[in-house]
Amino acid sequence: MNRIATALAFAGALTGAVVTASLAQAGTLDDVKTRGVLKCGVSQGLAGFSAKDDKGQWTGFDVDLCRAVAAAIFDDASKVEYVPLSADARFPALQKGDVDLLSRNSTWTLSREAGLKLMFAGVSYYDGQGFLVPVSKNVVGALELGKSKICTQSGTTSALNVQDYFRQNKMDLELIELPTVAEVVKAYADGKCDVLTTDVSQLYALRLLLPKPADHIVLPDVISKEPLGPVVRQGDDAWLNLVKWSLFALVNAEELGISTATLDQALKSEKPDVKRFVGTDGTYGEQLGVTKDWAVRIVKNVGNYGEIFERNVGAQSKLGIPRGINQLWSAGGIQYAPPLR
Ligand SMILES: N[C@@H](CCC(=O)N[C@@H](CS)C(=O)NCC(=O)O)C(=O)O
Repeated sequence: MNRIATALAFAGALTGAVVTASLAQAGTLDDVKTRGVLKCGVSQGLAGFSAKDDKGQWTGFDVDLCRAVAAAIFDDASKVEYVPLSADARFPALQKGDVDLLSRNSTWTLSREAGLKLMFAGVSYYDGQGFLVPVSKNVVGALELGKSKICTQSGTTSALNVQDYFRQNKMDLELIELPTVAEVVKAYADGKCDVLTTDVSQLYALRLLLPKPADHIVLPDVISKEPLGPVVRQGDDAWLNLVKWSLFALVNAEELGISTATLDQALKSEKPDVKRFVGTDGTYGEQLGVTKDWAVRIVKNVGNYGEIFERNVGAQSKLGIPRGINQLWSAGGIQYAPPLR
């Protein structure tokens, strides 16, 4: 009898522990609303993605993701506290609860979800890993990089992929992993390494930091898939949904032709899918724990996916990245969001 009582008490305690653990993780949206500000983890300074402008304001593609979520909650994209994080620091910071959301060129991988107990909310930017080399080296392809000294940031998929690539192609590699992006760029600029490797989008951004950007080229080879996107902790599905659907709202807005310029027209539209988007039909915002006009708030404050892309990194921006596979699926790319209904 005693044994049964002990077993029951033990089981009760265990259930209690499990309930407490999941409760401790839930409620991020309520926490953010109560705090009045979204804590968003970004990179430490990567032009076009997340960097401070001359006025000390954070701007960029990843920053706009944070702003979109803040807009959905507060109708005010400025309600974000930015937490700059190195590659090594980003996931522990999210796990500990130092940030509510990580929007920092992070690649969606199995181990980051199943191992680190995180969840990717979607793919905001389809990228791949490439190489930056000085024009003076006369290299035209990655297979000529054998015996090179290659710099990259520690704690990244870049460090892992480049080792795979060199091993697979039976090339010798001297890999120099440095903890911050500033150190990586400095080592490359000082000639301590012959090659800089990371996601191609970042190579365009980092090249701008070099004394003579035009003296360096991004090789045409892309050696990996790097689907980049916003990340949250596991165990809070409501929060994951809000982040995920904020990203989908950006993409769906572009597909529906809803932009900062056409938003007023969209609010008067009789088209069923536009009415659902702007909240003149349905209770979609309420289902997400925000207001009916949540998606309008996003577009009004931040623009649609295409506007964000072009403004920060697109062909006419300083980075000059062609839209490529990040074009909408309906325009020949692979950006595709499930329907808002
Ligand atoms: N997408 C890759 C690489 C991400 C990454 O951190 N890349 C470096 C490139 S040097 C970076 O963006 N650093 C910016 C920073 O640390 O602020 C990953 O998720 O591991």
